[in-house]
Amino acid sequence: MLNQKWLIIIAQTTWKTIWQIMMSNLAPSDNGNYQRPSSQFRNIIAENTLYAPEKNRYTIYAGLSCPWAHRTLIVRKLKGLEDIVDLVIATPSPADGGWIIPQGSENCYTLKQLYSKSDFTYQGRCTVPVLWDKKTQTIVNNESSEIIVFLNDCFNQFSSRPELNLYPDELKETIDHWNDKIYHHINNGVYRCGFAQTQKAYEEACYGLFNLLDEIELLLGNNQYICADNLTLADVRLFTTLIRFDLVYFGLFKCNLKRIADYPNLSRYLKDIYNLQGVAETCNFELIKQDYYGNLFPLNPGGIIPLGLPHIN
Ligand SMILES: N[C@@H](CCC(=O)N[C@@H](CS)C(=O)NCC(=O)O)C(=O)O
Repeated sequence: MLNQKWLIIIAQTTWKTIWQIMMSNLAPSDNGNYQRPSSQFRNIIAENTLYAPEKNRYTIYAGLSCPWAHRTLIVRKLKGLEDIVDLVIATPSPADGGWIIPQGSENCYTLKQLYSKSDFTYQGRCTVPVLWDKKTQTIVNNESSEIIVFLNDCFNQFSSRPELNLYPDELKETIDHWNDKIYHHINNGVYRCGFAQTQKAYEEACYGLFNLLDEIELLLGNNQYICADNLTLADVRLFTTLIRFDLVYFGLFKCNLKRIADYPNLSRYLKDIYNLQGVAETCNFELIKQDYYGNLFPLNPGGIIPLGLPHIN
């Protein structure tokens, strides 16, 4: 009996220590609060600059499970830029914890090689999405919130839907206001729940997340989208988190005070966006589950992937 008790204590202490080491690699934190590193490549696309808008000059590297990369896939579709901005899909490699480029592209087979090609001194995280310039062989930008603005604004002369403006001047202030809140409490908020390393950090993130979901639920009782009848970048940014919510964040990231399915207005909103032309093609539910549950080892050491799928159609 004593032996069994000691076995449990040793196993728990060992596992907790290993878990903490793995978590600090996966998710840098301050007092248990997850701190997302900031993106390092922040150039812009603009006429008469090094990175001028041109047809087939740029490539987006994205992963289908990643909510940040998903933003760029949706805006590329909605704006009709599939023949203008190229796309390469990367896949996660659980063995080395990075992204691989299965087709090889620019002679690179890993995202790390692509980052090094652009800047061989780069030491930061190699994240998707990446906006790559084939002409100068450099990364233009690796921050999704900025890449989607370029996709919205800069390629209209080539776009099949130039009239669609997801970031109109008269709504910019409102969109930015919502973007800030949604980023902190929802987009990054789910990660702050899932990657929290203390109970306090988790609870703060979780209450913040559900308070804002409750607020948006009320707003959507009157509005079709965040900014009344206009689909904007704020909706794209909210959508990519909501579509993963019941599927992975509810269980794996412990965001489980409610499901999105329990919110009637948010559920309606999610379906409306999902059913916009081209959006459903950017969503791969099986892959999202596989990548999150399969690759975030410290959160799911057994690697079991749950069966449920969202009811969205
Ligand atoms: N700030 C970035 C975040 C992108 C990001 O965190 N991507 C994740 C996938 S969901 C990634 O590639 N992580 C790899 C790593 O951190 O090593 C953005 O919004 O573009």
